[in-house]
Amino acid sequence: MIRTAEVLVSSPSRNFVTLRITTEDGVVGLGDATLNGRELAVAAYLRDHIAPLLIGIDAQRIEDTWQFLYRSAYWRRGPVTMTAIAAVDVALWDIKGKLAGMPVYQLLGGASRDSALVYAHASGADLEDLGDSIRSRLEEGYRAIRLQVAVPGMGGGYGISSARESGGRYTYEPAKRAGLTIEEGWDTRRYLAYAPKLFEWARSTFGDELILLHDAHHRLTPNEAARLGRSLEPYDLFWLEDVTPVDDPEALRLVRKHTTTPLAIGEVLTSVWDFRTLIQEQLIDYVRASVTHAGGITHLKRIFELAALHQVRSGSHGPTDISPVGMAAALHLDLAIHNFGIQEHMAHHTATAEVFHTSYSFDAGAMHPGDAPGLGVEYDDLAAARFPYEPAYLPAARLRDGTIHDW
Ligand code: GCO
Ligand code: MG
Repeated sequence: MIRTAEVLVSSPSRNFVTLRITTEDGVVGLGDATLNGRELAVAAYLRDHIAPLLIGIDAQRIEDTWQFLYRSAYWRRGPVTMTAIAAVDVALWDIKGKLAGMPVYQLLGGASRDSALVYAHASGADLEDLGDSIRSRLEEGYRAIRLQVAVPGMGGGYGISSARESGGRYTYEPAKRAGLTIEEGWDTRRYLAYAPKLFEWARSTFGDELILLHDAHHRLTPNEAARLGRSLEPYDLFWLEDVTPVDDPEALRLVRKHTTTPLAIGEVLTSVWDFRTLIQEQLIDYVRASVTHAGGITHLKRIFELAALHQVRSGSHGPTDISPVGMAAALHLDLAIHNFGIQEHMAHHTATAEVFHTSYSFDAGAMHPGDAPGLGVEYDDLAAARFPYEPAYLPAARLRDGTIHDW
């Protein structure tokens, strides 16, 4: 039986919301409830509306609890609700694993592979800077890398972190610690002209073996997206991500007609119903959702199983705003499912590791969740107390004439 459900908000280099469920017998489960830039909305949803419902229920009833929280809310889906439900679901899987004395991936059917291939980020203010960033990722052992670079004449672009600007670290963190949204510029024409040059340079400098990915971050119309996909075909991308805004899944029909560049979509989608058209019409190659935002292990597994029927593979979202708890949950699922594709890995800051003690490991470009019972993550309250919440927002993009655009 569940005795307590506590909502923990901390900010060890960035904000995280964590749900901690404790049973009458003192078994503790953790769930990630971090929704970048809207953290406190999920914290309130959990604290004010979900925690009171959990007290006294059987912690072993994972599926029933998921269905109860989803159906009894009446108001369905959406990132706040699905992140809150996910946190409960993941905490209950953690508890079940600890009760069974097994890592969560064993409860999900056991390992389907030795480890999960991950991709890192490399970015730069120009190609020289990007080259240094790629080399440092290769030295760390990554075999798959997402490339983003500032577009000349545009004053930046999506996903750029320059070592020169950030004091030697290439870590891209989109949420800016500020009370207000920061605005960036965007110019689609310049971007479309530059993207093929970036990948031509990358292939001629780093060869054919390296697995390359790219994120267009929702900024293109279907026709622009089709043109980008086609122009990148010679460079053999593992995937091209979020080419169009996700509000309109049918837009991908046009993109698909014109390019064979593999498409990955869905880090802002939260349910199997959001993915249904994309998967059943085979409009995408990779499902980009996360355990944290798409209803937990129970629901993301459901999405991946639908995807498997249509030869679509997984590509779980794993930026720094997925906490180490969410990352661990993703890795357990990655190891267990059959249609695994790749896992994103943005290494967390050292301050984050002071609060979240993890059991997962990285070796030669792949990760393993570890064999500790449950998820294998512990939360350090004393360390967390040193890092109180600080408001942080994702940026917005504006076109040259001042029009607000998709970010
Ligand atoms: C990715 C992303 C992220 C998001 C961020 C928003 O592919 O990893 O697009 O960097 O922008 O997670 O919260
Ligand atoms: Mg993305």
